[in-house]
Amino acid sequence: MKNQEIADIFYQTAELLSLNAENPFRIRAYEKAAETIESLPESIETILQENRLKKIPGIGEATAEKIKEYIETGKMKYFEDLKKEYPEGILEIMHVPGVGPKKARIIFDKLKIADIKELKTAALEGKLQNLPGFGAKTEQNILKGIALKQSIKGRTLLYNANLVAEAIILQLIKLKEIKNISPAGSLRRKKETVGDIDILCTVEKGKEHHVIEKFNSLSAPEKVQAKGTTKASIITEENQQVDLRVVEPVSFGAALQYFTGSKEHNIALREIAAKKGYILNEYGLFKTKNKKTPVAGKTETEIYEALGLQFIPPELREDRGEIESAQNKTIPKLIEEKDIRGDTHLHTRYSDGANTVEEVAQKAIALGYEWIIICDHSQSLKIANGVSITDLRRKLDEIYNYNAKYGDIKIIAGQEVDILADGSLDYPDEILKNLDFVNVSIHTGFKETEKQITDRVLRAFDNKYVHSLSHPTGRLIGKRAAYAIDMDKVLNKAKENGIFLEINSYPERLDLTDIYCKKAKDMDIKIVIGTDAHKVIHMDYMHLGINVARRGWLTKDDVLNTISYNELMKSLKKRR
Ligand code: DGT
Ligand code: CA
Ligand code: CA
Ligand code: ZN
Repeated sequence: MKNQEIADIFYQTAELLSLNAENPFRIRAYEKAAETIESLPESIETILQENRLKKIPGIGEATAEKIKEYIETGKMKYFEDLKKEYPEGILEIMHVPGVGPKKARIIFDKLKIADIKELKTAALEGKLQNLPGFGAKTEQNILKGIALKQSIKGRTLLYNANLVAEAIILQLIKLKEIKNISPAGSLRRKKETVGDIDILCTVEKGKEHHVIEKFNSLSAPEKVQAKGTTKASIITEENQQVDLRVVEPVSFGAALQYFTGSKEHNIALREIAAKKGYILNEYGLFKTKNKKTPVAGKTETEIYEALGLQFIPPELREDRGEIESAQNKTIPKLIEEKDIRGDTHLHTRYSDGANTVEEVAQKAIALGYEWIIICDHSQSLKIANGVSITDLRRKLDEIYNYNAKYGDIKIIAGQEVDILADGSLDYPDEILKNLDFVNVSIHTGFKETEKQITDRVLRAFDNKYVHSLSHPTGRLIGKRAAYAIDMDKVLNKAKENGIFLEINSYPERLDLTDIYCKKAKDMDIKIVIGTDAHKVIHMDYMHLGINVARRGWLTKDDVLNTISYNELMKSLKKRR
């Protein structure tokens, strides 16, 4: 299937056109085509063969021609020509927070800078501040942007790492020599970003080389790193390092435990083993006096049990109290995907979403949900097509009519309401009170002081129509740092006023973060998980929010998405 390849080319085409300051409608046309192709449920080759390309909304004459050309020749001349106008690093420069297409173009035209390294040097030498439209502050911002980008350099969003790992595992399980295979490391612990991907598999003794060879063949050419008899590292086309370990079936549990980590958890566990007269390593758990026959090693559970511990789910293995809890048999039963009955944060075409209310409802039914909360942006957020009061009335009518007509799912009328500069809300109370769910969030004034931002949020919490705070830190991993906010004050006020805090499931948001989820739980503050879907395919991000919840020790009872429609509506009426 060439869908993603073509979508990526169109996204890049749009970006290159923005460097050329092309007509925004033209740029948008390529983005739209890319979005459409990315979410097609069938292969674009089939669509072309059956002559249905132009019937797809979002694909026009020009894009259809280019898709055809690419499928037939493997190239798109228009894109290739555009690319030739700039050095390869130009898009990377443009993506530095604080740069963007206009500035990237000036930087290239005036200074012939071709990559981030040169950009950093130029900024440090003070060469950027004299460019037209730049200043000392712009230069500082660009330096900050580069630092932010480099702070996750070498780390990949969990969502992307998962895609790479799944593809590799799918290739490897075809080998009959492999008995068991599992992700390990931070990927298995579901950390929000992953350094390298770790995969562990078991193979009968003597057959390891087949597996290692196959694994190495999945590397980008020339990028096989380390090669041994039982381990190898490759770098994939996506520039992602992947480590594979091959062990014998008898030590699968021990190896899985060891290579899942974290390092801190393992160190603490080994201390416990030592105190009990054992040695724990990747081959098994051994008595200090008999290092030949393991006491445990085939499964992780038997290792934890032999150490007098409950099984500890990988997401908790960070040495943050899980070992004491396992000793006391108080490891919580963590929330699971099957517990989820609805999604609390969905956008539609009323604001900047790609789908209609009805399409969102259909997807929710396919996911087996009982209810959903539609939260579009509020009126002042023009950039996201915020909903005017007139349109909001129309939206409420549509939702009311849907619910009256169909019983297949309950749609709850909500909005994602901006917290304005002074902490007031972006709709008057007379409007808010007609909404079943009011989700507040900050989209402006990111550079304010901690006191300013915190005060805005606290003031918003005093409005009795407010239910929940969305993406509480505003960060975009690797792109934008969190705004300054005193999360402890926010938690206290949330507790006092009965406000819920959101885990936003969007791959680069994933906040509230795990540590604060645990704090919230300990304070008995309820959490909601919202995918913040802007297209129906984003509704599949729910599992990413669940990962964060699990890393934050949350159970079904800590999360509002697990309750029935009736219970939820009761709970939403409590504050009013
Ligand atoms: P990452 O890749 O930076 O996201 O983090 P991890 O946790 O995946 O770390 P990685 O890939 O270096 O190692 C995978 C696991 O192997 C790690 O979580 C625990 C185990 N491990 C690696 N090195 C050591 C070590 O020196 N001591 C111990 N106890 N365990 C280690
Ligand atoms: Ca790793
Ligand atoms: Ca590794
Ligand atoms: Zn949103």
